[in-house]
Amino acid sequence: MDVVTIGETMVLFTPEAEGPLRYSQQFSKRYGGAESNVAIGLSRLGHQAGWISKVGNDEFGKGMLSFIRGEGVDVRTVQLTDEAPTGMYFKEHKREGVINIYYYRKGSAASRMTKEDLDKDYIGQAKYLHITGITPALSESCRETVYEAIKIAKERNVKVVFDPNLRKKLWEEDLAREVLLKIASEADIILPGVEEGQFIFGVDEPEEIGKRFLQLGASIVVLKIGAEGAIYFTENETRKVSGIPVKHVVDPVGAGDGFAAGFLSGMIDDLPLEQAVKRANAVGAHVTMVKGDVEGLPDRFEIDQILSNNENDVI
Ligand code: KDG
Repeated sequence: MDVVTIGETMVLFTPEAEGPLRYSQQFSKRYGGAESNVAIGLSRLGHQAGWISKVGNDEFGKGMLSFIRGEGVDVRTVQLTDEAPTGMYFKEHKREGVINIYYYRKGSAASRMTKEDLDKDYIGQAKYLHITGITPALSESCRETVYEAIKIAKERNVKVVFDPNLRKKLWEEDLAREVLLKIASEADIILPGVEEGQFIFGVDEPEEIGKRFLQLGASIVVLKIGAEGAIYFTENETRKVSGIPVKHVVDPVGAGDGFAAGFLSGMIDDLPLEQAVKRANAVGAHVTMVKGDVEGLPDRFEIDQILSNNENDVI
């Protein structure tokens, strides 16, 4: 297994037309969850990814399991439970460029994950454990589960990759700051966005944010700076890697997960850091071109095509 990740995936309802959700009549049903988005992204790029979760023993839970399994992700440890339903969320395309998210996930099946659910050998066989700041926001038991998974990874020399993925709707700010900082301090690789750095450290400058994360002990920090691309920081090097220009952004949700999948794909393929970040930028950009959190994740052929373009070619 290349990467194992842990988190909640929700059934996602997207209105067919733009406008306030309250007037929407028709919806399409999709699935979205940061961690399974990353796993699907990796699988499309030819890697082996496993997703740990708990889903409701209901139609949505079963549907999402077949969908994620169908994308080639290993779901053998995912539990179906009668305890609580599968979470859901709605994505409002209010007007061009304005997207809002409404969660219906409190007390969901995934929020009932416990550290006892973890299979040490399953995590231990992976090269990377991917964690986001969403899972520890779901409940106290999810928080414990994440801490335990990190402990297992460290015992077994599995590298911990952390995307802070701050979701302010899910938890109280002080707790969020404390927990994100704690997990970042345990991570080998951190993939934050600028706003997350501002939130955690209270500083604005990208250079400063990158350095602060690095000081926590990670060996690589890759700071996402939106359409401009990303800056990576290591002990010896700081370098900006330009983003891939996109003609028309349809739906940016999931771009960060695409970025994580692209970056991890580059690491698994032993690419030099700059190339791995380039792949990350390309996957992230590709995701934004279609509706849905995972629909735009590219396969190998698509990503190779983009990466063979000239520097400023618009996709
Ligand atoms: O990064 C995209 C995710 O935010 C989306 O797929 C849904 O996991 C999700 C969440 O918690 O917001």
